[in-house]
Parts: sequence; C-alpha cells; structure tokens
Amino acid sequence: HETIYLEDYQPPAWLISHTELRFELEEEQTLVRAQLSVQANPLVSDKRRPLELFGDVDMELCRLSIDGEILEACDYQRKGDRLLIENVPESFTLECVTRLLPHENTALEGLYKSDGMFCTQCEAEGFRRITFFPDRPDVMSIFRTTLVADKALYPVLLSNGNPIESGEDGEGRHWVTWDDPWPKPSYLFALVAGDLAMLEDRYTTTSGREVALRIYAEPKDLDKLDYAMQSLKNAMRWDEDVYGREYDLDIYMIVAVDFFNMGAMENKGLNIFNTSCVLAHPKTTTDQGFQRVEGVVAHEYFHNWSGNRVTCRDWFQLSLKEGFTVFRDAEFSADMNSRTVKRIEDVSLLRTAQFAEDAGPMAHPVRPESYMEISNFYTLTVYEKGAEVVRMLHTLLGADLFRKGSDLYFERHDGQAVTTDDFVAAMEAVSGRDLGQFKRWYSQAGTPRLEVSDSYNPETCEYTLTVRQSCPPSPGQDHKQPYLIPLNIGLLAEDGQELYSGMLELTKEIQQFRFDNIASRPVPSLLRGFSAPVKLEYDYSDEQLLMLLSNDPDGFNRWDAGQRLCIRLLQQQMQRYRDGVPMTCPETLVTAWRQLLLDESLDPAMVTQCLRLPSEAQLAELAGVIDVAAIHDAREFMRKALAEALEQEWLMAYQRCDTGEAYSPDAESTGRRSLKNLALAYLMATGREPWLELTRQQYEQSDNMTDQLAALSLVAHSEFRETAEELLQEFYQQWQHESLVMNQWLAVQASDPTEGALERVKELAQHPIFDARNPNKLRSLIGSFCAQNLSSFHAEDGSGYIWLADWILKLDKQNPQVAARLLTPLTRWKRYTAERGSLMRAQLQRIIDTNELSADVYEVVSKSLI
Ligand code: B3K
Ligand code: ZN
Repeated sequence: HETIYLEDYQPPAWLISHTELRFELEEEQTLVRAQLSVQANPLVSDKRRPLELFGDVDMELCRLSIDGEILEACDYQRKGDRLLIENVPESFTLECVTRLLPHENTALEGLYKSDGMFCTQCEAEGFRRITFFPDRPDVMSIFRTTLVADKALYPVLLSNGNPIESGEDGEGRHWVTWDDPWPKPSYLFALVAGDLAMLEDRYTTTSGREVALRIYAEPKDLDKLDYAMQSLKNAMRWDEDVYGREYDLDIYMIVAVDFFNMGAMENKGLNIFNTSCVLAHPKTTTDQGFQRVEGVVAHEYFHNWSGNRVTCRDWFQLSLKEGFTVFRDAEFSADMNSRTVKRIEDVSLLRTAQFAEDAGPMAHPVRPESYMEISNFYTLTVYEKGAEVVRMLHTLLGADLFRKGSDLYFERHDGQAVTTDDFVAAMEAVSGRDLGQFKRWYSQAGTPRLEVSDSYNPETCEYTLTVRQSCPPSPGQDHKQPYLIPLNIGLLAEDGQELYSGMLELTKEIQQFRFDNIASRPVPSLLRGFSAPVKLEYDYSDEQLLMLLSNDPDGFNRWDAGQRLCIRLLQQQMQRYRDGVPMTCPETLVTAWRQLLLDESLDPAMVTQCLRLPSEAQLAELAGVIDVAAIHDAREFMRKALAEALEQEWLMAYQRCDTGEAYSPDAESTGRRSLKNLALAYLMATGREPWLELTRQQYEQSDNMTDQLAALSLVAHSEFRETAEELLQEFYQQWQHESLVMNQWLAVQASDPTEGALERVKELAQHPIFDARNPNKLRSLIGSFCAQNLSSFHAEDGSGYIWLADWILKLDKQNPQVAARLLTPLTRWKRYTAERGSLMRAQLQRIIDTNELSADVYEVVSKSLI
C-alpha cells in the first residue's frame, strides 16, 4: 500500500473541459460511455507528461479510443489504479467504455444499488470506479449525463444540473439527459435511478432566481420529508443573510437512500443523503434526529459555496471545505436553536472524541501531510477541529472582518480548486494581519495544553495571569511551535460581579497579562465559549467553581464550571474505588444541583446540560491510564447518589416539564423534553418500582419517538429484566417496518451495560432485521456496543475485542471504509491498563497478519501497532 504526500503535489498536466457520460442501467450490468474533451494544461510547461487517468483495478475496460481511434492494450499502461497514455496530441477527445456491476458493489463507493435504486457516491475517489478519469479535485469539467433505464423499474432518472432532453425507445426503456453548467471535479458527480416519491417546494433567492426544491425518497417515506424541506429553506435564507451567498441552479434535489457509508453528500444540485439524515417524523424520529436533519441539510447546502463553487486543490486540503462548512452549519444551528446549548454539544463531542483522536495513533494535523487511504481522513480532526480553527479566525478578526474575508475568498477563488493557505490569505488581506503563526493550527497535530496560574497584589490592585502553552508530541511531530491562541476571559469578583472581559492573544510559550484597578482578588473565567480547542488547566477551588456555575455571565463557562467540578469529584471516587475505600457524594454538589433543579427561571435545556454527568468516554479521554471498571463504577455510584439525594426534585422537574403539549421539534419544547427525560433517568437510577411504573406509563402514552425511546432505553438498561424484555418486544412489534427506528432498537440493546451484553449483541446479529451490508445497521449494533457500552466491550476476558476483530475481518472484504471506521476503539489500546491493552493489541495483530487487507484497514491497523 502506497503513501501519498502533500509535498509531492503537482498540478495536472491535462485538463478536461467537457465530460459527456452515458449510462445504460440494467439489472445485470451497467455500461458507461465517457467522452472527455482533453486539453494540455497551459500552466504546465512539461508537455511530455503522459495523460494520467485513474480507474479501479477491478474495473472492466471495454473500449478506449482517442479521436475515434481504438487504443490497443500496448498503447497504454495500467498500473494499479492508474492508466497512463503517452504521446497524446495537444487536444483530443478520449472515449472510454466500462462495464460495471452495481448490484455486486458492497463497498458503496462509485455506482451501487440501495434497496433497488441506483445511486452513486464519488467523494473522495469513487468516480474512478465508474470510468477512467483524472479523478482529482483540481480537474474541473462541465458534465452532461444521459441515463437510460427501464421505465417501469426506474421512472425517476436524476443527475447534476438541469434536465434538457428525454425520450423513450418504445420497448419499455426511457432516457433523460442532464446538463450541469458549472464546472466541477468528478467527486461531485452523482446519478440516481429509481422508483421514488417526491416532495416539491419553491424558493426565490434575493436576486429573484426561482428554485425548484425536490426531496426524493421511497414512497413509504413521503410523509417524513417536511422537516428537511423547511430546514433547506431556512439554510438558503441564512446563507444569503449571513454570507451573502445565493443558490446558482434552477433545481436543488435531495435523495434519501438507506445504504450509505456516511451522513450525506453535497453533489452539485443532487445531494444524496443517508435516510437517517433526511427523514423526520415526530412518531419515528427523536429530537436529536430532528436536529441532525436540520444540521446536515444545512451543511450539504452550504457546501454549494464552501466546497463546490470553491473546491479543494487536493485531498490534503479537505478541511478547507469541511472545517469551514461545519463552522457554517454550527452557526446556522446556533441561530435556529439555542446558541449556548449547541456550543456545549459541539465542545462535548470535540473533547470526548476529537481529543482522543489527537492523542491516538492516527493523530494528524487539520491539513494532513500524508495518507495511504484518504477515506481514513474524514475525521473529527479535519471536520470538528477544522471548524474550531475557522471559529478562531472569526474570533480573532471579529464578525465584520471575517465576513469581508469570506467575501474576498469566494470572489478570488470562484471556480477554482484551492488550499487552506488561500483561505487564510483572504483573511490576512482584509485584516492586514500576518497569520503565519496561526497557520500552525493547520500543520501541527495534537491538543495544545494551557497551564494558567495567577497572582494578586492587594496593595497595587494588580492582578496577573500567567499562561504557559505546550503541545504533546504526535506521530511524526516530536516538537511543536507555539500557536496563536485567542483566549477569551472574564474576571469576576467574589460576589459574581464582572470586573473585566475580553480576548487575550497568546503567541509565546509563556506569557503574562496584567490587569490594573482590580479591587479584590478575582475569580478568572477562562476560555469563555471555548475560544480555542485546547485543554485548559487552572487550580480552581470547589467554591470558585460553584460560584462560576451560578454567576458566570458566559453560559458556556457556567456549564463548564459545573463539569469541571463533576469531573474532579468523579476522579476522586475512581481513586477511592481503586483504593477499596467507600465512595461518597459531597453535599455541596447536591446543594448546587438542587438549586439548578428548583430554579424555574432557568432554560431547561441548559439545566439538562448542567445536570448530565460527563460520559464514560469523556472520563476515559481524561484519564492517564484508562481503568474501565473504575470509571463505570464511580460514575454509576454518583448517578445513583444524586438520584436518591434529589428524588423529590427530579420528580418535580419531571412533572413541571411534562406539559402534555403536542409535539413540536422547536428548541424550547426540545429543551423541556430533555430535562423531563433526564429527570426520569435519575428517578429510574434509584431502582425504585414506582418510577418503573412512571416510565412504563410514559412509554405507553407518549405520542413521539423522543419520549418513547427515552422510556424504552431506561427500562431496557435497568435491572427490571422482565419488563425490559417485554417492552423491547412490544417496540419491535410496533416498529419492525421502520428501518430507522429498528436502528435505534438495535442501538438501545447494544449499549445496555447490564450482564450478558455480548451474548445479546451476538444474537441480534442473527436477527432478521439486522443486515450486515447496511452501514446504519452495523453502526447501530457494532458501533454502539464498542463505543457506547465500554464496560461490556472491555470485558476482562477480551471477548469484546475478539468479536470486533471477527467483524472487521469479515467487513473488510465487503466495505473497507466502514470496517476501518468501526475499528477505531481497538486502536486506542495503549491508553488502557496493561492486561486489556495487550488483549486489544493481540486482536490488531491478528488482523494485520491476515492477507489482502484493504488500504483502509491496513493503514489504521499498521499505524496503531507502531
Ligand atoms: N463530503 C461528504 C463526505 C464524503 C466522505 C467520503 N468518504 C459529506 C460532507 O462532509 O458533507
Ligand atoms: Zn461536509
């Protein structure tokens, strides 16, 4: 398996102005005829470079010709996934016919079938599974695509752009030609053919363009498309208001498919979505699901500018489009819902999963320097940390200059394939700042650490903050240079009054900041709003954290103070657990939580966030050596203690939030439901029968999936095994025909930590609703068990690891991308206590000892074993 390096980048010697494609879609095969108009790139001087096309090793080439002359096998070379033709003219037409077997394509890359419909996934390198092509993002071409298929089986034929011609052959087959006027890289190509229902709406852009909005799905799901449509219209308006960006075609299409490797794909004018990110209905979709639909619909729409009109020069620049677009969708969701709650959710994910990635064997910079398989780099680092990097630019420049910078970026580079340096250069141009040091955020991996200390001189009323920054080594990078870090802070008096607030800019390893006229020793509120993706340490007392929890004007830091306190207390219990001393739950925490629970003026969504204990995964990330049992038992102890100490208050909160109103997915109702279900979870944690009754009642009476599923999972994870079995069976009977609901049913059982978890998931893998070829099913069963059910996955005898490795070996042959993704939990073996670590390592070794691994799995396993 070959490694590709950023430093080896060379511009393409050959450009493709136009691409004409014709697909003959049949049950047993698909014939693809591609006609490329090829020209020498005027900017590349070496005219003798061969034409380089990419094509999957297994793809059948039926015919290849230049200007009508057939090429024989000796006229070109095929090496791996490359096809080279020497001595071609300055400009010519290349014709290429390939034969594909979409029904056998289980990797779900290129052209494949999902539930009987044809669809494509080309990012990053799927187009080379369709035809031979310079399949690289810096080759942009105008596409015209004709689809031919049986009319009865595939009445809907879609591709990018606008339909310009259609017809029938009189023998049951029909065809449609689509024309996309915008030049695009091959990774944005898409087609769909199927028997689909459609929801249609219209949108008028500010400058008056009338856009037809069409969302396609299987006919049974037609009633689940309204929320995605509303989200799309909101996103279109928002991008005009906040970024001045309008849509640029007459049609915008979204198609929902059930077999999909990730969330969704921004193909020009024809987004293809995992059903889980587009279908939404109160009866089948949870609040979280609704929010995901809103966010992903917006994300893919925003890509039309940040990704499609301006795209990436090479795949090392992936964060150029992904980091920026995640930042854009996060701000959109913040504007549509609660800004603080959205920030808390995003930061929790970053701290739990991205920080762990940054500390693991696959750690890489936001702009990676090398890869074996680019699919392995669609990561939390490129997406979420990349978004934090863009957010820091926004913080450093301020909203107005940032907008000027994004305007300049879009204006300068419209129609181009560019780099993260070009993005930063636009920000430099409008601000007059040198952002050279800032760019280390793109090139250095690892999570920076800030150690903050302070001193106060009561005589001079001077307060001094000392900040030391460092960043641990990561693969291939032993020493890091200091970053430019925006550090938002406030200084609060003991009574909570704010004495100062502002942004400090860190540039050196050690820096001091002095504040004058501070009348008494302040409590610092540090890293407000999580202004940089770092780990911040400051030696807070419990009292200071409690003060911040109730007084900090920065909502995010109020939450964070509470989390810091919980983490500290949990870590103390973990120590007690290891020392064999009884654990305790301090009265101060109970008192603080009681106040939060009783204060009816607070936003229920915020209260929920504050009263949720840090997850086991987050505690694991924070631990020096991960002791799974200590984490689980300490957290369970605290949960039960807080449940019992505040039983009356939980009940009051439950009753207060249980308003009986009709379901609506808006932020306020969602917030109330989140507190209601959190309260119910704590009531259930007491293990007392009356709360089982209450939960059961909620299960039976709820009119929406949020409340029903919350109740189900509480019972399913409880010691009331009989009721658990009963409800799981009832739920199955009720929802067995809703694939997305069945994913939840699998996930609830896979994340059940009670005795016998592995046996249960093994059985579920045999269940008729489980389908190992469907990535959503795999993620629900295997993904949830290994990432959500830590105490079961890490069972002492290593049985969880063997089970996962068995799956990886089986899936690698079928769908390498998904296999490599599911493998992640095993790769963190170095972080665990010795016995578990070596059991994990043994399974990685067993995988790598297998012949013919995909590049995807090979890269992850080999890097984890170093
Ligand atoms: N750009 C796609 C991701 C494609 C992943 C390919 N392995 C979805 C998105 O980020 O919008
Ligand atoms: Zn994206």
